[in-house]
Amino acid sequence: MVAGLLQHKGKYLETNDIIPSKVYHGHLINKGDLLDDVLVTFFRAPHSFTGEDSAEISVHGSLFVQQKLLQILIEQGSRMAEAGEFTRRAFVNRKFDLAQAEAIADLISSESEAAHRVAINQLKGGFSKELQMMRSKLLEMTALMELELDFSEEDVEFADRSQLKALLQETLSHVNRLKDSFRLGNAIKNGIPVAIVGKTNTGKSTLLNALLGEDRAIVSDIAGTTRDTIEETLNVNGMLFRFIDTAGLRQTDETIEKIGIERSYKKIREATIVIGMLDASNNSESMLSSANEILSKVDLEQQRLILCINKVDTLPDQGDVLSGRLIQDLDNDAVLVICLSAKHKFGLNDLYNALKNSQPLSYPDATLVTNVRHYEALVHASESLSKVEEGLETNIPTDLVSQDLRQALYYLGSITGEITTDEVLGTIFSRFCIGK
Ligand SMILES: Nc1nc2c(ncn2[C@@H]2O[C@H](COP(=O)(O)OP(=O)(O)OP(=O)(O)O)[C@@H](O)[C@H]2O)c(=O)[nH]1
Ligand SMILES: [Mg+2]
Repeated sequence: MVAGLLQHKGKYLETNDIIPSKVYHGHLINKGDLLDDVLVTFFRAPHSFTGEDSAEISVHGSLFVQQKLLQILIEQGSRMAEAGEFTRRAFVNRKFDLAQAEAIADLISSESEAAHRVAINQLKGGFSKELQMMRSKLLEMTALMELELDFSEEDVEFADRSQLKALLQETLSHVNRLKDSFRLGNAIKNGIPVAIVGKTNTGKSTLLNALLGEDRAIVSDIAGTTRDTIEETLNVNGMLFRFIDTAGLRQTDETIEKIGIERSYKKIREATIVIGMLDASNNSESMLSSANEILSKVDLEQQRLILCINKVDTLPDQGDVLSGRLIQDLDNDAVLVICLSAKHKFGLNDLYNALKNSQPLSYPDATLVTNVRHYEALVHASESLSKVEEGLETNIPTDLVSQDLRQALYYLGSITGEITTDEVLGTIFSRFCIGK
């Protein structure tokens, strides 16, 4: 169809003469009229993105030309692609698996170097290879067990139980590692959540504004100014952080403020990094008790805590003394303490460095799970494998154990799309934009 519209070197192209993957320069003619000077590339199956015969036309940037071209093509029997249709076709034609197709969507929406790196790794198939490896190990185990089942009358044990257990443990810990990487993977994709918490009027909203370089949150000297949480992402040296300003913590009977404070606690639990704001103008006992209150809400095994002594401009040259005393009183190596003035924007570099050092990139080269669908499948696979492990320990009949093994295989296979339904595919690809 496209060949019939293109005049190359003064002649219409014949379909049979077309050389694939070559760029043709020519005139796009519609009913005798020249529409535009264009570049056209023809792709022959399977050497195209979708794996099918296809053509790409590059026109000049005019919206009119683009609309007109679409109209001409539709008149000739084409239709507009659905959202994600190109990628879906490529998946169906086995150009890549489902996890890789989803990585394309992630790549398109990546907002930081780290998110881009994770998407590229998934696109290259690192994650898929790991899953395939695990699946083939489990398939081997299932085969062994089912063989045993076939001969169950004769009371033979083919599968070496200790070998099975070792194989299982290896796979289970691999699945669990991938599952646990989701917290970090998700943080990289959507921004590492950093909750800014502390008593009212300590300067949390001022800090958010200083970090963003704009007046995003309302600042005032009235305690309890911020009622709801405010979230904004910011790219700091290639890492995406999601800063969350929260309602100040204090005792209150006011209903709305109470709800806000509940939310603050929730944000602390969900955060990867917690910035605890303290006010330098408070006395050191009150600062220590605020610090301890925040510390009691943070799980230092999973989260990092940076305590910021704010408003040090009100006590010039006292910063080092204040932070030294607090570090000594807290006596906790895992907590970082820095001094700053959010209002006058000094000490922010120390905060950036603390954030950089607190980001939990403990295994940057290993596969990170970033997709909630994959995470769910891994959680289920892990549950099924734990049941298998239990079954082997307690000598549950082989047929029941192998059923759980099949479940685990099913969940792992659903990630790469080896096992999938039209409904699942529909949901995944509808998230793509048109033309991808
Ligand atoms: N001197 C000085 N004042 C500051 C500093 N940071 C914040 N303030 C002032 O402290 C007051 C409270 O600031 P906010 O940013 O609204 O404090 P908050 O912690 O968000 O307060 P709530 O939302 O009520 O919990 C405002 O008057 C700010 O101007 C600072 O570094 N130095
Ligand atoms: Mg505030």
